[in-house]
Amino acid sequence: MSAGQVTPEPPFLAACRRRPVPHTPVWIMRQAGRYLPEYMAVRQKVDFLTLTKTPDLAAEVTLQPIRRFGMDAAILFSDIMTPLEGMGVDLDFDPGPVIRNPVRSAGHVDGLRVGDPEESVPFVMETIRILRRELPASAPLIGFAGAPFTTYCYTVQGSGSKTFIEAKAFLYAEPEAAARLLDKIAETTSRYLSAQADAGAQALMIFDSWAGLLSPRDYRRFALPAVQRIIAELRSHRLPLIYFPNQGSTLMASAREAGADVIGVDWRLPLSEARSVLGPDLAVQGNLDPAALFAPRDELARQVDRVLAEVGGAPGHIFNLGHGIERTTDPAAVAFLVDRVHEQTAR
Ligand code: 1CP
Repeated sequence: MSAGQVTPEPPFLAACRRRPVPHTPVWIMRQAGRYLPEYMAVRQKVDFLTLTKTPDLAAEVTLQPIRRFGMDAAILFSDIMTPLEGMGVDLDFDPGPVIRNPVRSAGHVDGLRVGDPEESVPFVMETIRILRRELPASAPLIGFAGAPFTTYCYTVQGSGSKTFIEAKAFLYAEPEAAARLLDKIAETTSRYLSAQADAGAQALMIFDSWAGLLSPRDYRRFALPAVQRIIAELRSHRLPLIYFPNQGSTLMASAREAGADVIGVDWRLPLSEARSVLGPDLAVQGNLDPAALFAPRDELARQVDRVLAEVGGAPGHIFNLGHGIERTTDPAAVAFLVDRVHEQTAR
């Protein structure tokens, strides 16, 4: 490329690296999904598991919110449980993950394999290659995985839960077997994210949706080391790495040590407070309450502006919700949100 024709870095990637941006980039956790009629039209034809395993369809639903709203990043359509099948875990969805034979013993842990992504989930890498051809340069592609502790929760509990009591009981009753399971999941996840990077993902995000079930002490014992290990192994790819410890208000000082470039913050903690704990060397992503999308437009605008004011124009902010979008959200509210962030931050 000759001088003067250098393509500007997309705002999302610039913000991950705490560089100046023409506007604050925005995307939404779970931006592809059941609140979109065009997603439901695809889901009428195929079940969720088939959708994740059919690259053309997975790429199509990834593109849907980009086309409709013009977000600043796309996220691969898949699920945090997808790589677990390669470990020998028997996975189904109804609508959340269901494991018929949850892992509850040391013997079961030792019988699991470390998954090889090229062998067990090649459709994910094929989806990424299709998306890199079809996405506009303004919407970089985020690859993702669950954090080992969160994936462990579903693997031991066998389904979603408010408390994941079986999963927590196994930590305390069989700490060594639990540690071996977390290790195998971490190794599988590291290889899985590395394969996504090789296939063309431009940033990687690790979802620790259930980190907030742990006390800071247990978080440091059971959850953080596995995340640190994955992040250290992914560094050679030179991509921005995002870590989201959901319900992590009491865990921020520890999450800072994960080694990520960006920390996702849920809506319970003001971004100004998160930044004062995380320090100036980390970017933040978040953190509008997903319920704000149900408010009248003037209240939604006030809440968007409040999130922006907490950052105060400092570099290194990616606007997002504080957790996934609710299924009954009106898509028109999402359009309003994306436009509002762009208008309020245009520089
Ligand atoms: O029936 C359907 O259409 C399935 C609903 C659905 C969808 C759209 C599930 C089942 N997974 C997904 C896609 C998905 N899951 C994406 C890609 C879409 C996007 O973001 O645009 C991502 C990033 C995920 C990640 C995911 N899955 C997380 C982490 C994020 C979070 O929200 O905390 C978790 C915890 C899951 C588990 C899961 N998968 C599906 C459901 C309904 C759940 C939650 C289960 C529970 O209640 O615990």
